[in-house]
Amino acid sequence: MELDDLMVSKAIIERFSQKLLNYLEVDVAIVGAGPAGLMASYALAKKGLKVAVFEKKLSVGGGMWGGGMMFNEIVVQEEGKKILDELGIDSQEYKGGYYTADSIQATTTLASYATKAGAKIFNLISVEDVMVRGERIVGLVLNWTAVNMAGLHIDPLSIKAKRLIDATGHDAELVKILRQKCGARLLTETGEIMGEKSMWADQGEKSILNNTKEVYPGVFVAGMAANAVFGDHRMGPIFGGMLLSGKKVADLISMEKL
Ligand code: 48H
Repeated sequence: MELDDLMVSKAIIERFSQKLLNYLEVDVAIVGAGPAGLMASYALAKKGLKVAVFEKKLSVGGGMWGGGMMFNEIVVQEEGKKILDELGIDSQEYKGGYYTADSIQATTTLASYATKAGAKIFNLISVEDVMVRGERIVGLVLNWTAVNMAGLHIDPLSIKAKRLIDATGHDAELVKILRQKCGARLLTETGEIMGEKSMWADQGEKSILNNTKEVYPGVFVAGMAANAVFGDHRMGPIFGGMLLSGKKVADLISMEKL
């Protein structure tokens, strides 16, 4: 068969356009494809929900590729290891209760499970705004990351979602937009973003599941964003909490009637 260059272009343009059109209205939109966002997308898609993940970078995986200070190994505790086992990610016990895994295998396997379960990941797209109607966020406003990087004056597009998850890590970007542009009072002690506290692995990991919850009607926080919003410690390169947080937010949302 002689390959037709135009056919290749047509295939890509038609298939991508169809994919985006199919995901303009979803059950759950997740902002950020780090470990928490990927885990949440996998668990939600597995339960049959229609899930779109928007990731501003070219690659998914957030901070998990780099392990700790570019030493590409991650550490998880006993609870986190159960998730690695469920996904078939190889891990080795280091010392009682501490397990390590290759961060590349962990990231690629998680991304593979999420996409094979049916979650659609849209990379290179930044969430730059939200749509609020009454007391609820009904959707996200999207633009190509390259447009923002180039400082081009190009208007965005939007999508609708019944539930949203801020899985943007330390910066809690979705919740920040909610505060800054909508003056939303959050379900935190102060009603505002409380801010991440300094490194303390034990406290950070212990608090993350408690902080993984709804922060505004229909909007949930997961992963590092949860501790940043609810004012708890960072935990360094231990990733069990991120995976467990992704799983928990999926459980919370799937218990609701969407
Ligand atoms: C689209 C966006 C936007 C946006 C950001 O940082 P992440 O890996 O987040 P988590 O919570 O899954 O994992 C945190 C972990 O990596 C970490 O940093 C830890 C454990 N730190 C502890 C410590 O002490 O330092 O992923 C977030 C993703 C990234 O890929 C961003 O590019 C993406 O979100 N993102 N995507 N639109 N506006 N903002």
